[in-house]
Amino acid sequence: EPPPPAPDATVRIVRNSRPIDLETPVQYFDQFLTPIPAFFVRSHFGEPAMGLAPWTLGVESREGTIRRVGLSELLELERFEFPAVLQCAGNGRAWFRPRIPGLGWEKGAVGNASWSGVRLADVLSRFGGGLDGVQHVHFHGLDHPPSPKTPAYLRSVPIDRALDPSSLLATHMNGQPLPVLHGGPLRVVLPGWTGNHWIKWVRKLVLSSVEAPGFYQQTGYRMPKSPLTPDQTPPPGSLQPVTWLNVKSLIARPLRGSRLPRGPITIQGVAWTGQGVVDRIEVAAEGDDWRPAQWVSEPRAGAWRLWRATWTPSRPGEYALRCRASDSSGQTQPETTPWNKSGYLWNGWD
Ligand SMILES: Nc1nc2c(c(=O)[nH]1)N[C@H]1C(S)=C(S)[C@@H](COP(=O)(O)O)O[C@H]1N2
Ligand SMILES: [Mo]
Repeated sequence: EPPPPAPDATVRIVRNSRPIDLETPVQYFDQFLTPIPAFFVRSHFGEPAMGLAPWTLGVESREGTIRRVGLSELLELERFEFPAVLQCAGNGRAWFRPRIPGLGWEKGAVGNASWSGVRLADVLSRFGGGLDGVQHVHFHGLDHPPSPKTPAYLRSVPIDRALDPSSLLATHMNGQPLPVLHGGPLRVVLPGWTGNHWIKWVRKLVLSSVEAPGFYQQTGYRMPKSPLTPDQTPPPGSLQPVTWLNVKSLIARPLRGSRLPRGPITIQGVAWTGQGVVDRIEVAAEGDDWRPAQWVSEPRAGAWRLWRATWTPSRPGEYALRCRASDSSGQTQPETTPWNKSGYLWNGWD
């Protein structure tokens, strides 16, 4: 028998150990696909016990009848595969001032993987029993809260988003069967939308006329339309669900604190956005001297792009490197992101 694989948690930053929340160190962001052993992990209650029974997906129609679909039946549908960025809404929470309680993600609650599976649209039309009056699709995962007082992690998306051709139920990640930590055997993939919608261990889809009830849909993952200061209270009902990612970029190299030989230095990293594609990337090493960097991968909606720049310091010394991206809708990363109560969607210059 081969030896068991070495535990891989050491390559990631442990933000929480029970349930396990792991952050990717930035040096892994020099590759188009983030390797699974380095990919960030987030879950509210930890991974569920699976048992040995074959996985089934329940699809509950508007009339309330449940169709049980086996994985093999699901996989008779046409398969699709494409790369997409998965980012936690709270990535970068640690940078907000005043500080925000919650997981102190810095840079690496994000990754770009190749996802493959079947279209949610195909699953709903084949097994959903009709879409008349359906406004939202609820996703139930197999993970349960640790106590009856804790709300379940139940989320929903509007039907338009569920029917979008990019919305998948994925069984594979980077060409491998989806690991349990990432929601295997079946998870939601919603390119362009924050990670909280990418439900792992999907056991049931409910076709409904209303949003999912409960804390995680009705209270959590919401933001005011325009920023409020920490002392302002949002008017009731004014908070919007967090959905689309915003434009963002990170420097993968050189690492903070690096000592480098004199001469040309390569700066490299990644950039992405929610809607459209990133189309401009700039770096600054000295003051406000922003200079264009070069793309080293193609634009593709939902995925990130690698970039690179060469810079020769004018003198020996200490420098702060910065990068900022812009996207096809004309958005540019701000120097800092306006404060919001839960610390969502940080996209200040890296
Ligand atoms: N069932 C279930 N799905 C879930 C969660 C969860 O707690 N339970 N967490 C969500 C959040 S907040 C994020 S950011 C992503 C993280 O996916 P990953 O662990 O594959 O990186 O999973 C999402 N899907
Ligand atoms: Mo998240």
